[in-house]
Amino acid sequence: MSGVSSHPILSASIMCANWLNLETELDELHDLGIHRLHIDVIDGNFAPDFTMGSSIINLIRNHSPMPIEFHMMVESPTRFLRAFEFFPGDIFTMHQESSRSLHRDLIAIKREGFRVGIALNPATPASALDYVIEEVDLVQVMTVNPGYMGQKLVPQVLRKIREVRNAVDRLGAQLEISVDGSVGGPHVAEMVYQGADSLVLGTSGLFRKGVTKKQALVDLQMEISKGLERMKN
Ligand code: S6P
Ligand code: MG
Repeated sequence: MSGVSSHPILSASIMCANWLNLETELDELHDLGIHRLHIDVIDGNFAPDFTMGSSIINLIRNHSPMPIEFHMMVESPTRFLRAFEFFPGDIFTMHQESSRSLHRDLIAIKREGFRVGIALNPATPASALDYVIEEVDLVQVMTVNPGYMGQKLVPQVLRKIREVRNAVDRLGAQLEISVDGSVGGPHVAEMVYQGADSLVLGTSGLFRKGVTKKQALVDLQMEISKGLERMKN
C-alpha cells in the first residue's frame, strides 16, 4: 500500500531511470503507487539528442500495466502514430511547435484511439492553445527546454501554468494540466498552487542521487500538501 494520493497525478520520467536495471525500476514505480510512466521520444531534430525508439518503448508498454504518456519531442509527430503499441487511456502528447497543422493532427491522434496532449515550450505563450483547446485532453507546460534531464527551471514559466488554468476554467473544460521539467523541491508547491493536475518526475523529484524513491516521494508529498493548502487560503 502506497502513501501516494490521487491528486496531483504523478508520472515517472523513464529517461531518468536506471537503465541497467530497468525491469526492477518499472516494478518499483508500480509498487510505490506512481500513477503513470512518461516516455520522452526525441528525434535529434526537434530537440537535441536521442532517447528510445519504438522497439524499446513497446517492450516497456508490454511489461508495465501503468498508463503511459508519450512525450513526442519530434518533427511531424503524427509520423509515429502507428509506431507504438498502446493501451486505452495512454496519451500521445505532441508539441504545438512541431505541427504545421495542429488541429488536423489532434484529430488524427484521437482517431487512432489515444488521449491527446499538447506540450508548450517555455517560450510559447498559453494563447497558442486558442482555437484548439476544445480538442485536447492534456496540456503539458514545459518548465525546461526539451532535450535533457537535469536542467534548471525556467522560473517565469510558472505563471503560464496559471494562465492555462484560467483558460481551462473559463471554458469549463475537463482537460488535465501537466508540468514537465525540474519538478522538485519548493517548485512543486508553486506548480500545484498555480494549477497543475499532474507532475512529471525526473532527477529533481523522484530519481534523486543518494535518495530512495520512497523518501523522494515523502518529500514530494510534503511540497504537494503545501501547494494544496495554499490553494485553500
Ligand atoms: C526533457 C523531458 C523531460 C525530462 C524531465 C527530467 O526533455 O521532456 O520529461 O525527462 O524534465 O526531469 P528533471 O527533474 O531532471 O528536469
Ligand atoms: Mg518529457
